[in-house]
Amino acid sequence: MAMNRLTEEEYQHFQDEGYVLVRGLLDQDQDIKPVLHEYGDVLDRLAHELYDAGEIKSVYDDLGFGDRMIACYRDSGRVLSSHFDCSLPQASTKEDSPVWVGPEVFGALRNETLLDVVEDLIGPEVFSNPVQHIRIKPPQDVLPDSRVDPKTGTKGGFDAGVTPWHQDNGVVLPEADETNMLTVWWPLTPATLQNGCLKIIPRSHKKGILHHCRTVSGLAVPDPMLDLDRAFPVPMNPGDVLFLHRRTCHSSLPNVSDEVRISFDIRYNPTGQATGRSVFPGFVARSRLNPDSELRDPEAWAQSWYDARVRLAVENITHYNRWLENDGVCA
Ligand SMILES: O=C(O)CCC(=O)C(=O)O
Ligand SMILES: [Fe+2]
Repeated sequence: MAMNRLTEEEYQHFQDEGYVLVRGLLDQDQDIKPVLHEYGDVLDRLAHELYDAGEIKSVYDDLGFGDRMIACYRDSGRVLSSHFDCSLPQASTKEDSPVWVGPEVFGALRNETLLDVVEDLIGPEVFSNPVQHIRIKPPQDVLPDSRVDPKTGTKGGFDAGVTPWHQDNGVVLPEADETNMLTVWWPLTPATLQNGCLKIIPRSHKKGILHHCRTVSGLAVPDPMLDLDRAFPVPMNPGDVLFLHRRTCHSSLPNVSDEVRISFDIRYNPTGQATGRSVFPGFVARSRLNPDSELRDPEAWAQSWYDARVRLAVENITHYNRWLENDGVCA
């Protein structure tokens, strides 16, 4: 097989172990800085809004991105992630629910270097799956106490705190169970043991779909179903990229540092296969058969999310996964 970026060994490692970590794939100046700059502008506008609303004591424009974000969390006592995320909420969406779908985020989804590896792993017809997030994970001590998970004592929530063990296949609807969905996780700032890097369980992708339970921190596979002896943390630097099979179990550590951890997790699947979240919009990111079908217009992409937001504000869909509220297995 002809490869764009991966070696045969890396490709085989992904198949056998359920992940491949490519160090130094992305370039700080070309691929990362412009995105961080865009989020800096989002934070600047948010800080002014919060200040005008009397929720924070200063606009903190003398602080760098991370410290400014932390000051906004601390003063406001709110979780601010939805203002940055490139996805909509899974309930109570309103016509003006915050979402950030700026041109640099679109550029990140269309990053050619990433797509070359994605093509190696899932083939040349690449659809950008709408299950996508930027996670700006603050130190857990600035998260509200309402985020404490009584079972673990840590502050959880997919959007800002500890992420419990899960498979991404478990988080989408069953229509995508046979979709070759690939998760691409990459940090924009160092992801360390202290600030809440990812943990993975190699080879867990070979065991089918595991049962997930609804917890206050999000969907979680119960510990007894996991090979926790094999689990290991994956500290990463900006530029490193982790590619995960849709059934590879992963979680993240609490952020016990004094800095924010910023990462993208984005997904791709072969065009035409179910995304598992069809109420959100995806797009053709690469097509060797029909290059004209690629979406290259950042404004059209943003508009597709705004249109979805209007639809969801009316329809209020709440069925985003298969797991039940009062599930006997989870009691
Ligand atoms: O970044 C995290 O803390 C969790 C990420 C995750 O679950 C994912 O990328 O699918
Ligand atoms: Fe995940």
